[in-house]
Amino acid sequence: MIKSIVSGGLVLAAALTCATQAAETPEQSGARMAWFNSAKFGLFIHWGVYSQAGGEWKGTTNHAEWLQLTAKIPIAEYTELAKQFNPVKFNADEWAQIASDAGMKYLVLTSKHHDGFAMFDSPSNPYNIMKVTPFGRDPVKELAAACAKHGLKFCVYYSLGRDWHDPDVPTGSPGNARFPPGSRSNLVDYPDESRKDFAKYFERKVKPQVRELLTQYGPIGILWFDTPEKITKAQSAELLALIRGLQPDCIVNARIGNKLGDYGTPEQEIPSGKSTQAWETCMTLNGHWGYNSHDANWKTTATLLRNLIDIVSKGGNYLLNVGPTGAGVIPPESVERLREIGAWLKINGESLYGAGMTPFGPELGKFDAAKKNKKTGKPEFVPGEEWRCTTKAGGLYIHLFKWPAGRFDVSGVKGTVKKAYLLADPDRTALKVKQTGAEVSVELPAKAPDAIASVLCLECGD
Ligand code: FHN
Repeated sequence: MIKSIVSGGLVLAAALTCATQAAETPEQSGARMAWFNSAKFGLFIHWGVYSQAGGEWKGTTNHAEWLQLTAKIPIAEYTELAKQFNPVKFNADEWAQIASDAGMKYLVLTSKHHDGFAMFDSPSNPYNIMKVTPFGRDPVKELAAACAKHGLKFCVYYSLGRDWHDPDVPTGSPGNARFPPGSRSNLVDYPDESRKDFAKYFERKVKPQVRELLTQYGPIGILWFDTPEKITKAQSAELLALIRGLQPDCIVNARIGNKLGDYGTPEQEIPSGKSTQAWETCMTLNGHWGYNSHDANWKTTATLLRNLIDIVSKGGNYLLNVGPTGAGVIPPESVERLREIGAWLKINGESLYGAGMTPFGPELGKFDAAKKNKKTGKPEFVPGEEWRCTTKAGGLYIHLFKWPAGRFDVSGVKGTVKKAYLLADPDRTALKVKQTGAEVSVELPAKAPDAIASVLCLECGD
């Protein structure tokens, strides 16, 4: 089942990309984005001090990476938890191998989440894994090396506008009922929002740590900012200039704030429409970003794989998340799903990596007036569940989620179908094609080559 949203997220992508290119040529931004637009699939890793709790705290069990806030833990007590952090089972090479075996091309690690704890050696701020914990190793350094060895782009997540360790990080806005002032702040240690000065935090912590991340660990594929909150337009622009100055090839996502950045980041949802502007859906495998030992609500491999195909057919990337344990182990349920996706990509990856979006559209789904969205009252978007299409060099890759009886029919095909075959067929045996103008019909064998998605290739010419 594919869950889509109205394509609001893609409007953001269009606005921000223009802002980014204002200071550079389309060729420059295009060159930077080339690997990202071809990669399609990445691993998100939410891992930190909070992972040790496994979602539990004093009898409650629905916590994860927000543990410090949701359990209202004072900094002094949370620091005691940090002092115990000793992930002796962490093996960067294993994590990179899992990502590579899954067919992923990049990896994004939480270098500092909202708790303000740096998972890297940060000379500018002692609240970090090297200074506070008995672990004494730098996971960012080890993962950067492992990614280089496995041919993955190494990327880092950085919480920009939420930091529950620093006294100068206000959140929320007056008049915003959903997110009033202080709604995502540390009010346990710093109760007075009016005394907080983001500019001080920006100078004292954000800029020095971003500089450290971009000068201590080699090439960084993406600086994946999160929750820009109160950052001003001038600060977003200053931060982007800092990054571009240190590593011009480093991609920056939209969450640097103020319509800057290289691509949009719809979260836990897939836009309903396609877009020529770069975008990436980030999503959990179960219901939590950080590790929660009680959360067994794992998405099926079929859902995850069809999400990936749906996203690529709309021009996007899929950033799929794992939450390793406090000991440094990626849950086996996560590894199993990633491995199954990787097995499919080993056979059918040609239809996704470097592929363009569908030339059609109706197959994506439609707004159903009979199904009103409970929040907005507007017609609900119902995703199509039959097939998706990607393109490459004039050819079409039809991803069949439901295996048609006898033949596959499609209209609106540009050019002439020269050959049709199943991508999973090593002999690429030609299938019988009938074409009248733009109407194409392909005879199919009785049995689908894959239970989740079978790829029918249509080689087209003039
Ligand atoms: O609050 C965070 C959350 O913990 C998680 O990191 C996600 C991932 O994109 N970002 C924020 C929620 O939008």
